[in-house]
Amino acid sequence: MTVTETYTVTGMTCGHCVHAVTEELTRLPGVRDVQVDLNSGKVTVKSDGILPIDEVRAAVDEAGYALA
Ligand SMILES: [Cu+2]
Repeated sequence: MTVTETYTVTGMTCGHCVHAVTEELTRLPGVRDVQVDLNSGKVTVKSDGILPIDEVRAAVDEAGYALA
């Protein structure tokens, strides 16, 4: 079952930020696709099954940003 979830990430300002967030989220087990909209801060993640929010938060934090 593929789950699509949208998160809001604060602090991203450029393509480098988008890349960093995408890379960290892609590392999470089960993640199939990550799409980041820089202007809105919306991050759409497709994954096999529901991702624990703590893991998503940790990945975004690792990239240097924060979940809204
Ligand atoms: Cu940046």
